[in-house]
Amino acid sequence: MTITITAFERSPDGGKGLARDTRVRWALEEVGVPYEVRPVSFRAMKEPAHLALHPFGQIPTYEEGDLALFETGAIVLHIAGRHVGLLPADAGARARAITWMFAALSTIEPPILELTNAKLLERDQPWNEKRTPIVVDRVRDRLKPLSARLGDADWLDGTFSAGDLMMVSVLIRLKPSGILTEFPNLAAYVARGEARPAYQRAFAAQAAFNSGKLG
Ligand code: GTB
Repeated sequence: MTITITAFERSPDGGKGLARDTRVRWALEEVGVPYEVRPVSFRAMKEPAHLALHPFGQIPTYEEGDLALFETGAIVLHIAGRHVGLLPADAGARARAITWMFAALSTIEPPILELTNAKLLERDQPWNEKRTPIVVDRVRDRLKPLSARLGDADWLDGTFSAGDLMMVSVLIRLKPSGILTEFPNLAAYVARGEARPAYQRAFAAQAAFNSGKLG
């Protein structure tokens, strides 16, 4: 059955892989399932046809036959549950991998998004200069225990899983800030994720898409 995801018609990052379709592409590449991508303009995102797929008018969405999903956590979990390669067979290890997915999305990602907002959307606010260091510290407060838990390991819980895919995807947003360099093991962890052939394929596909080379 054909899988179709949606992505920005032209991502504001110009193809740096920061938009969230990249993590869905990565998951599909890891499990070796082909997919198609439907571009959506900012205007179309808020129109009824897309709102029927995504109540908040965002990308990415995921369609597979009659099934339509939104939220990258749900989409990646769905992909990981249907195909071999992203979740361990052992029930305990599987539950721990899913726990790391939730940790990435609900504990690590929120302060990172706050930082992105502080740097991009709230840059001209009179209070921004005072607030940004507070937000940076909130990010550090989350990275410290994550770095301690990862230690010298390659991945968060044994072999690479959907938990690592989501955590690396979330941490990638920090690269321009320089904060990752304060945590060399996390910087190396992100680099390991980005070096995976499946990530490379996903990145190249979104870059080509954003440069208009692929439909
Ligand atoms: N919780 C949702 C999920 O995980 O699926 C969040 C989805 C989301 O934020 N989608 C964004 C979107 O559609 C695109 S990824 N925004 C349009 C809107 O809300 O109207 C966020 C994003 C956008 C742009 C960059 N960039 O250019 O660097 C990076 C990330």
